[in-house]
Amino acid sequence: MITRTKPQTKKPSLYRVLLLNDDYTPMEFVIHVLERFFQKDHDSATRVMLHVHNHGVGECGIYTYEVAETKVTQVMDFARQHQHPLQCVMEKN
Ligand code: TYC
Repeated sequence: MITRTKPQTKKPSLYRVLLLNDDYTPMEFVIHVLERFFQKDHDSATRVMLHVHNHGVGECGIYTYEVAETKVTQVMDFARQHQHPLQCVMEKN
C-alpha cells in the first residue's frame, strides 16, 4: 500500500486588498492613503490611484487575513474621518 503524507506546513491563505473608484474622493487623498497604509512611494501610489480611477478597482497589496483586515479598517476609518466616500475591500486570493 502506498501512503502519501501531506506536507507538514500549511501556507496561510492570502487576501487581496482593493480600492474602489468613486467620483468624490480627491486623487491626492488616495495617493496619500497608498503611501501611508501600503508603504508605496509617490510614483507607484500615483500609478495605483490612476489605475483605480480608470478601471474602477485596483490592488493595493496581498496579505494574510489579519493584516488585510487591519488595512481595510485603517483605510475606511481614515476616509470616514476626512468625510470621503472611499471604499476599501478584501477578497480571497
Ligand atoms: N475618481 C476620483 C476623482 O476623480 C479619484 C479616485 C481614485 C477616487 C481612486 C477613489 O479609489 C479611488 N477625484
